[in-house]
Amino acid sequence: MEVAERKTLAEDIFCPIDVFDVEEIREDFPILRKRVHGKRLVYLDNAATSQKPQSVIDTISTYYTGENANIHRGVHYLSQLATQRYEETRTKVKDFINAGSEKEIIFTSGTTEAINLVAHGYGRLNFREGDEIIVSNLEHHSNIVPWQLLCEQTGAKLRVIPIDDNGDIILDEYKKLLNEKTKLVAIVHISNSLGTINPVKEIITLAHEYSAPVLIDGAQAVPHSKVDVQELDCDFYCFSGHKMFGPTGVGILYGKEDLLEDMAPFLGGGDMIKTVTFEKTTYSDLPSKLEAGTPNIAGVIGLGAAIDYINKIGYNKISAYEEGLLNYAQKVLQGVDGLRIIGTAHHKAAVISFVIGDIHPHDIGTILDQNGIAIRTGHHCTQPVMERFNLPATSRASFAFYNTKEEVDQLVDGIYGVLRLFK
Ligand code: 7TS
Repeated sequence: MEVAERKTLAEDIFCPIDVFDVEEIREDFPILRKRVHGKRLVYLDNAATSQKPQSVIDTISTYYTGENANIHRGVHYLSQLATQRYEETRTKVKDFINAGSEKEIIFTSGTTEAINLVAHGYGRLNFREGDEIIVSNLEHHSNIVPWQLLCEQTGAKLRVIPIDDNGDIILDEYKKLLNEKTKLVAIVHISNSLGTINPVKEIITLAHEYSAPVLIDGAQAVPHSKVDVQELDCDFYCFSGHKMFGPTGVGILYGKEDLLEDMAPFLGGGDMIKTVTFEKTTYSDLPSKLEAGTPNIAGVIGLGAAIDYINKIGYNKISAYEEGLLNYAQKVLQGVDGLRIIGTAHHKAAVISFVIGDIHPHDIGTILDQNGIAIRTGHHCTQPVMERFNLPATSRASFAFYNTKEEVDQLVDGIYGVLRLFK
């Protein structure tokens, strides 16, 4: 195969991404100065996890250096300080997603735990044989497997909204799936493997016509765009700290207060009880009822710093910048001979999955890595998406607001390097 020279140059493409000084923003992320295999790191694996600004790293370090104590249980100074910092973050999260009250914010270890918490605490109480749970073909495994486990336990059935060749869910098919047996709709806000932005508001409105609550998996949405849970009117919303520039091991379950109130605790233990005797235990009020044991205190406080950081830049700028970068990246990648973008939804976030002829994505990823370029290859924990497109795997570049046009160019140069090797 003859390898063509790069056809598309950066200058050819109009791309309005000068909404902020990206070099100044990059200064906030120490890891971006790192060199990998002797090359400057080009980090394009943000959908897996994002990098952390210095302010988040410093907040965690300050906590362990001068504030560390267990929360909700000490009269001493440090315990009170740690409790205050932990609970301040709950208020920050509430304001961040515009929840109605702090009681609606449950700290978890991440999106996965948040979804499992709903499956156990809500689903096991409320689902019966013959009930139906609707998910979509776009879901991450963490929004499939917990429901399958629940179906095995309760006799409920999983129904799946199909997607079209662009990676958009087929709304008419969704409407056909909804009926009186629908007891929950659990759907991803933004697909991690294709970047599709789902019309969640419409999905929620339709589900509510059948009184079915809706859980939104927002793991990939919160890092990129403003989420307002009251405006969406979703019943549950789940996301992870580590994908939104915060630490690993912390996440959020938002739930409407009446639904959380009705939920059974998932984990039993310290901090979630009012009284314990061997005959009977009574539970704490929300949110403690659903937060047993010592939580990830440093992680929660670090998440608060990540929220401050996002607020400082502002979602308007983040979304506008990323849209420009996505536009640019899609155009230059489309210019690469033999490269096919998988996922061309009408509304897309800055995630690009692609395949190149029969070159295995793992080979692409390994060769790019030698150039310091980090992408993800594989099924991205969305095997049903791969099956839908009849592919075993894709290569995926996923962007954050600290990525640049120059990094997109380096990715394209790296891909031409792959093509030359395989010619
Ligand atoms: N939902 C979506 C849409 C995701 O993208 C992920 C992680 C999860 C749930 C699970 O999040 P966790 O923080 O609980 O692990 N997605 C990816 C990814 O795309 N590459 O690595 C992890």
